Amino acid sequence: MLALLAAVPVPLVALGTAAPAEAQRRVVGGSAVSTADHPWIVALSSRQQFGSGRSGQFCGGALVTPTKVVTAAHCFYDEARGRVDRPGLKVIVGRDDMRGTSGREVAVRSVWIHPDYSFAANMNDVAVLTLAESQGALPVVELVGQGETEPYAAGTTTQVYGWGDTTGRGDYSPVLRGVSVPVVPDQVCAQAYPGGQDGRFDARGMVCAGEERGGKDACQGDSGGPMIVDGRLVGLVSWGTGCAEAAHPGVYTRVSSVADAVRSVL
Ligand code: 4AZ
Repeated sequence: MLALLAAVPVPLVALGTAAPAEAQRRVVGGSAVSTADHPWIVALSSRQQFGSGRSGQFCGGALVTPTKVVTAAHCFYDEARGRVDRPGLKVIVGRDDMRGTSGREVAVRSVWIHPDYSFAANMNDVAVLTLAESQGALPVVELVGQGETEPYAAGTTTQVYGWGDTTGRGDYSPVLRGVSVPVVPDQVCAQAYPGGQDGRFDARGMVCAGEERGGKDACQGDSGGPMIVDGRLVGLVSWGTGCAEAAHPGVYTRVSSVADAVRSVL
């Protein structure tokens, strides 16, 4: 899947301005997959902000009820302005290839950001979108339970999906891709991200995944997209240093830490 740049720990959405730093690790070794097999995977779109070439896609998300999409809070923030509007925000369902028009673009009625979301600390990086029209015909994905730990055991195989950068050079994928990455032990991730330049990992609200030697990862544009274990939503693409680099696993929102808060708005 995707992958992008910057040796900075900032969580970014698909910025459009790719500034490939030194981190060019090639993608992130995933492969094309279809929304036909994962109909609850959605794209967030703002054609006005990001252009129509790729349907305005800038983040991913997951349908958890016929009217609610779970994604990352940081999809609605930027470095310069903090909380930002995404003009003409839509949720796109049933479209594998963002160059096309299959599926549907659904209007968003409201955006809920976790009340304790911290852009600076990347904590509680979760948002819930309410759709203007119910997607009653589509399957939804089940959320992991509050406080569950088993899906986060080190070495657990997860699947991560998105339309993000595949090379670390701003090459956003036109098609949905998926990759399998193992959960990294919390202590290892804490060493990878001790704070400062590389950001701080906090296991209370985050989980890391990736191969020790890198090569598979989520990246810019994948933000908010689902991390799945045993068919349940356990993580959301959140942040990391570069993409697919050895010793810098991807960091995901630990959905079990925000599941009750999310459920309270479903
Ligand atoms: C981002 O900028 C981003 N490699 C997402 C995921 C990762 C890095 C950056 C993880 O949205």
